[in-house]
Amino acid sequence: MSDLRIAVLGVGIMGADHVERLSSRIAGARVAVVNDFLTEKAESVAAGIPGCRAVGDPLDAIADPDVDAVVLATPGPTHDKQLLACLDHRKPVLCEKPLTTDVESSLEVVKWETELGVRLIQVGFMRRFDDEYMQLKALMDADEFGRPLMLHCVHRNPAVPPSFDSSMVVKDSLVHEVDVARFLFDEEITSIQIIKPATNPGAPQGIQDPQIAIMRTSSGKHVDVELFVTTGVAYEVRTELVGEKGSALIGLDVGLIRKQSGRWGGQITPGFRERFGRAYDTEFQRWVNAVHRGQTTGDYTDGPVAWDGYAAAAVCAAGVESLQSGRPVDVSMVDRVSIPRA
Ligand code: ISE
Repeated sequence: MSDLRIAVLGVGIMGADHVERLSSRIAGARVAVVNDFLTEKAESVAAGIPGCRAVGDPLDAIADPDVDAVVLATPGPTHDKQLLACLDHRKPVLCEKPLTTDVESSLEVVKWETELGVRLIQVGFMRRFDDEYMQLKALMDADEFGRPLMLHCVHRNPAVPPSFDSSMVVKDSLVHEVDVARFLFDEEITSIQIIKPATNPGAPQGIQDPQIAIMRTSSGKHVDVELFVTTGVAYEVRTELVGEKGSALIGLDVGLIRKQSGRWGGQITPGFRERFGRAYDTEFQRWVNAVHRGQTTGDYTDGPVAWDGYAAAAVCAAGVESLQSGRPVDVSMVDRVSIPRA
């Protein structure tokens, strides 16, 4: 089977990381085209990869007959147009979150794909491919903890870019916990409230940080999340599941512990690329395999699909509303529309 020719659109930090993993650790695919709004950046990335070209317009890259599949690592506001182009050209696409930046356009993408009847869009919620999350999910599916009741989550970043505002804490950071809760509980989130504790004096002015999110699922399960994105310490993501027959905690992030010269300790994880590096690799390898299989199955995904991107957008939109009002907000979603798994 010949290698998939991939176009990576957006070669900023995340996109460049994906180019590197596709070129060095992922079997069955190669980067054939790159694009970025910074033309020189795309050209310099292309120059480092044998057989790779820089293409100036992302829509031309998608339409290119010598491109088999697309990775979208472009800014969120450009996703809807690019996803619709992928659907038009029947190109499988792995889209970094968010699917799109608002609920309406996310739904439009979901509906369009459903009308086509081919599952082409996978959303980059990489935590579903992390060993610990996968292990927790497998134990839950094996009924090890009895009925799941609550999820307590901690999401701490050492710092965020200067462009970050309070709503991005919801749309950019909380969105992962939304997906984790939907993935682990296998049900939709129906309401959300954001509580605003006293802010961190070290946070950039005007940003509400930390935030506490309280969510409820369709069967009444509880999810709480501490979001604190300017800790100045390290990258910390922890999840504790409490069920009727026990609990489980993941994300302690305890690697090697060294004892020497009167000291005790280990290393801290600086950011999400380090914490979830292996998960990204697994996500990409499984996606590439699914795209190869898709020629016969008609399903080019193996992981979260467009509907998951829409559901996350709907919960985050309600979260941003609650951030403003301080009150619990019901999540407004249409009944599920999607293509059955192949
Ligand atoms: C960032 O965009 C991510 O996706 C990280 O996983 C998340 O932890 C961080 O808060 C976001 O800003």
